[in-house]
Amino acid sequence: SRVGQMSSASFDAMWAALEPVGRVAGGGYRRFAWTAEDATLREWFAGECARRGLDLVTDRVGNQWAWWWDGPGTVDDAVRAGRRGVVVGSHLDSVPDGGAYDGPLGVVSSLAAVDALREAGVTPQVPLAVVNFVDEEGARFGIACAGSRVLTGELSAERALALTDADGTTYAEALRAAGRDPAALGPDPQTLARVGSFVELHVEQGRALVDLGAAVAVASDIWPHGRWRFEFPGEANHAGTTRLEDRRDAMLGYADLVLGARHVATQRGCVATVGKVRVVPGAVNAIPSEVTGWLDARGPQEEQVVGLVEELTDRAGEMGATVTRESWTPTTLFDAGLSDRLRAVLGRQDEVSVPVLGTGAGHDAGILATAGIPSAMLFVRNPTGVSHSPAEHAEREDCHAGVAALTACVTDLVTQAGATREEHPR
Ligand code: HGY
Ligand code: MN
Ligand code: MN
Repeated sequence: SRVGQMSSASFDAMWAALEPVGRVAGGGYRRFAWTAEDATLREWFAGECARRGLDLVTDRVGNQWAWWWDGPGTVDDAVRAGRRGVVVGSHLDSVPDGGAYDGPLGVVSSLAAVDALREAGVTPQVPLAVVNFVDEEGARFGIACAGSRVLTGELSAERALALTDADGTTYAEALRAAGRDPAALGPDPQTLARVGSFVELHVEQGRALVDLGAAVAVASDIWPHGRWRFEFPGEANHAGTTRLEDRRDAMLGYADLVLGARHVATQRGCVATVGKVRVVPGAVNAIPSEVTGWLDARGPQEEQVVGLVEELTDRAGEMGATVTRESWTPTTLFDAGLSDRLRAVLGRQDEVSVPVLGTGAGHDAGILATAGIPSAMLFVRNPTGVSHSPAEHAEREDCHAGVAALTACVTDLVTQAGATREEHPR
């Protein structure tokens, strides 16, 4: 259709503009919160919103919300009149050497969906926003979905400001360097009050859609998952002159954790990895005085994950380790009414039954859902099934199919005006 062709062309143009930002040798991306790359991405987003006449509002956390509301009155007037907004979007930051699609696919598709609505002559009956959530991956400061967690109050400003990156730069210092006032950081209920429903389109981080032969799915839930910091003590000494019986080698405890995580996860039907380690002093010929490993553990049921972490914590404790939970996300169920509505819209559009998929990946949509905002997700087929890697991929025609699917869903939500919270009492 003309609308589809136009929004696909718009997608392609935006995608081309984003591709080089933060890309490193090997094809991966390094787009970390409150860095120069992040600033470039935020400016790009602001420019795209300005070109569309969207009213860009940055909340207390730094999340960017671009509103389309032709009135009457302001967005807040509409909210007071019981017409909370429909919000789409995602994040633009990445994990180190991450893929191009995790996050940006949702943001670009959302802007292209706005173009499609305009092209189709749709006038939203409720405010519509595209959001760019800051610091979703937690790659620099260690807590995933930090932007939406601070927004909803799940992560305190005080704790966030004290987080440090690998260079010891605090979140507060990074905000200041990015031109933001750390004192402004905090939960933002006024921003949240504008959101009647949130739909996040995201590249699938698995192979289900490939195996199902479908381009788009609706999400059902997010597995419970968390991050734990294991600090193993040791005694610095010479790697060559210290007798084995005199060594207190912190690396041994770490090695035990790494192998134990895989073993216990297998036993308990979970998934776990220790993807990040810090060694002090980190010299080849020095016995480590301290090794810190970060465990990421997830699973279908909370008790499985809790049991795994307890077992690993007990074992590490015997080796003198200190274990700290850095983040925890309980089982997240997306809004059934909203998800069913999306499935119905897509089913009508494509005359196929739309797959429903759970995921082990955390998302801002999960944080908003946990905060009581009706949220849902659309997944777009990833032929490699790989994510958090340069191998992450989505075929261009599937990206366009995602835009068409999001456009159909948003059209339904902003014209039937049934998407507000009043219809989804908690
Ligand atoms: O870690 C996650 O699940 C997400 O990619 N932040
Ligand atoms: Mn991710
Ligand atoms: Mn993501």
